[in-house]
Amino acid sequence: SVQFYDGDDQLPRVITPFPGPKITDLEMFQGEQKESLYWGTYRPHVYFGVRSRTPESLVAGLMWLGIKDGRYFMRHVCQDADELQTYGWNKHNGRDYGHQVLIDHGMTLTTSFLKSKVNGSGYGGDWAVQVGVQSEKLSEDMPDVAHIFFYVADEGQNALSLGRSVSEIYEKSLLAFGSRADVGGWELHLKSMDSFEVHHVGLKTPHIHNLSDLVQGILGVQVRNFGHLELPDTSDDSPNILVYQISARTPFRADIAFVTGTDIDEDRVEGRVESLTSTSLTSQLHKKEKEFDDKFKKIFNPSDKLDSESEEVSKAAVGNLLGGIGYFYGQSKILFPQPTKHRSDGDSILYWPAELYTAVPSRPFFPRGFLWDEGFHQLLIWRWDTYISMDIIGHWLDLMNIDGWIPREQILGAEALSKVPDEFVTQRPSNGNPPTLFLVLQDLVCGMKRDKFSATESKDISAFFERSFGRLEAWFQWFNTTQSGKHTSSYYWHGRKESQAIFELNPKTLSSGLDDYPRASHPTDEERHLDLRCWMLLAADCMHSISEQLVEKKESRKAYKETAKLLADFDLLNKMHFDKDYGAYFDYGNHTEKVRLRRQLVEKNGNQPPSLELVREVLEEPVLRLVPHVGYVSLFPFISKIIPSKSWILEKQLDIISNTSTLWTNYGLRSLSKTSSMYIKRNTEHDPPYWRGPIWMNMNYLILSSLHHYSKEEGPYRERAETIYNELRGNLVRNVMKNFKQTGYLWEQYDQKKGIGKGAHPFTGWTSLVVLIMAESYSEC
Ligand code: 6A9
Repeated sequence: SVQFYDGDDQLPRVITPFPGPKITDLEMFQGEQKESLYWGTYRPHVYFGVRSRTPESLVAGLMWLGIKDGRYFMRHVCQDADELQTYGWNKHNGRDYGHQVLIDHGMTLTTSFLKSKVNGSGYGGDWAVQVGVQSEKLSEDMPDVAHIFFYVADEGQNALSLGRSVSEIYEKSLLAFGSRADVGGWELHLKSMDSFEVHHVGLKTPHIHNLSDLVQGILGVQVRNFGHLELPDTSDDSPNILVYQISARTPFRADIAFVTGTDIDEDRVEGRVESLTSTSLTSQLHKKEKEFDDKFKKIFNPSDKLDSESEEVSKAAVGNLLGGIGYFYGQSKILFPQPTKHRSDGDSILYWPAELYTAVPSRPFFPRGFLWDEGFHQLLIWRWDTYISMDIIGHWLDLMNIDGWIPREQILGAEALSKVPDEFVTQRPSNGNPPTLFLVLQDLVCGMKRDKFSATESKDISAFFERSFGRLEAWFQWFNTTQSGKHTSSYYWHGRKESQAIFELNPKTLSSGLDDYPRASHPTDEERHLDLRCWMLLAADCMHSISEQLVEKKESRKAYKETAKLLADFDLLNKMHFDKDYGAYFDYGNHTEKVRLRRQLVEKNGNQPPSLELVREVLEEPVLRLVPHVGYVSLFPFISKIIPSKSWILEKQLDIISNTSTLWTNYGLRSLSKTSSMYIKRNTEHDPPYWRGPIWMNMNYLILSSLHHYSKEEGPYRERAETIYNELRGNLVRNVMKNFKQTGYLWEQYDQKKGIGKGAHPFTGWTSLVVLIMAESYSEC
């Protein structure tokens, strides 16, 4: 039962949790699993940050002074404007080890993270980070001394204690200590073989998310008043944030160790600090690195065919995906226009306080959870660590409300909110997002059938399905009812009409995940969206497979089987979505091709003067018809493998894929055909083309997966599928590699003309699927 509101009246449905046991409460996620995942680099939005998987954690992090054009800049939160040449976890196992390299103009920093649970440590064990700093003298006036800042902060605003005196820091290496209910007494130590200076400041403030500004301000005052770049060695009363400035001549190395349970077993503390610093830390890091390399080879390079460069990029992709996993806690804002007694904020209402353990698409740009991105992330993660994957999926499904809805974008907590402009925060309960988690669940079922898992794993996966089944059914039903179309077995993404249609060339479909991918020009309830239909097939098929694994789900098993059969019916599909003349599959809806944006005077509300703006002109009455845009959406039946391998329609799909005037480029498949009327068109003045040309890895992965499938199926087009498969795979891999080499990053999308990386970077969300493409690892079914 949830009680966050006064009074005893009922919660509005939209913020009522799904009534059923939580998946994350399952036995397999408790005990050792929970404890082993307690501390981690779960703050992906900062260059280096540690926290625990609990709402009000003790958090730690790193800042440093970067130098550009002779000026200092504080580095802390990952941001594009810092112009780092590269950064990201090159290796990370998602549990107790990671290695990151950051190049900031003339400075190279490394952060190596290690956890250890030994006799005497408190809950969750101890951890350490080794920070290395090197600098290259880019100019004469570049100082030899570098400044890094390490902080600890208590989100619960409990007071922290400083090492009792400066000499204590130097003699006993003790920076700070405190005590918490979760881990008991704790101590933070700093050791270095190099000579260094330490200064500190203690702050009391609830605002942890703008810490870099605070520290930068303090340093500015110090420089103005005393002419030196040193923290003042002062502290507010009962500070909840302690910041330590470590200054040293480069190159230097600092080992920072965090040990817990210190109140219980004081005698062993020194030994534990010893083992988590200096040569002992270095050798443990080496050992963990070797384990990572071996595991990587086993899972993503089993036949040893990667050259050393591809292997390095592959590891950086997997490393930063795993190292970018975050833990968030807070309340989503949900659109709720009705007046309510419950806590609301204008047109919105708050979801229940919830935690989310999830990977993120991009640490600097989108350091938070996105529902359909997560399914793609988990395609990699389950292969690496099935339990981390189930834990993450469990957290997502636990966010479901009583209607079976899961908010698409998760902006939880002040730190996450600080990254998102207001107009993007509110989530709409009418909007879905592709149920890609079924891609992973399908892999898990098929993996079980093929004995891919150990007996314990299989038992746990079964328990996971057992516990999830009710939620998955509700999720399926949410789509099947709220997103259904006028005709049986037709579906469309609801919520398009709410957009400001008159200013858009084509009203966006954000819920599909494909944002501005063109659909019917005039949204109506007559629409049929092909991609959603195929997602429903995946969902029904997967529900059927899962129910086969569960003994007593006989009744629903039959129903899902029938739904899947209907959605996979080739004739029915063709009747509803196939255009014989094009040989292509399309959406259906109220549509005209004759639209354009023209500059017009637009009257404004209030006393603002009218302004010139681009407004949509419709030059022809729309009619109900197939919507003739060839692109990713057209390939969904191919992706779903519905097309029989002997059908001429398969040949047509291969034509569309391999034709350079439609989708083929030397860098991967374009999102939209060159022949489409919307190809690389802006949607509004401020909205450049996004899914109207550029190459996206998630879709290319799914298409490649099908090509791989058809290259193994008997039929007249088998060899052609194989050729195209090999070429497409080569193009994708080559281009990602080339961009990585040139820019140091994986990118959100790649330009269709020159293959250049575009948008958010580093983007080790679904672009990391290139790892599976290199390994030729596709659906397990
Ligand atoms: C806007 C601006 C700092 C857009 O990868 C996440 C999503 C995908 O799910 C979706 O399919 N990306 C794709 O079309 C990025 C979405 C960013 C929305 C937030 C706020 C903040 O800028």
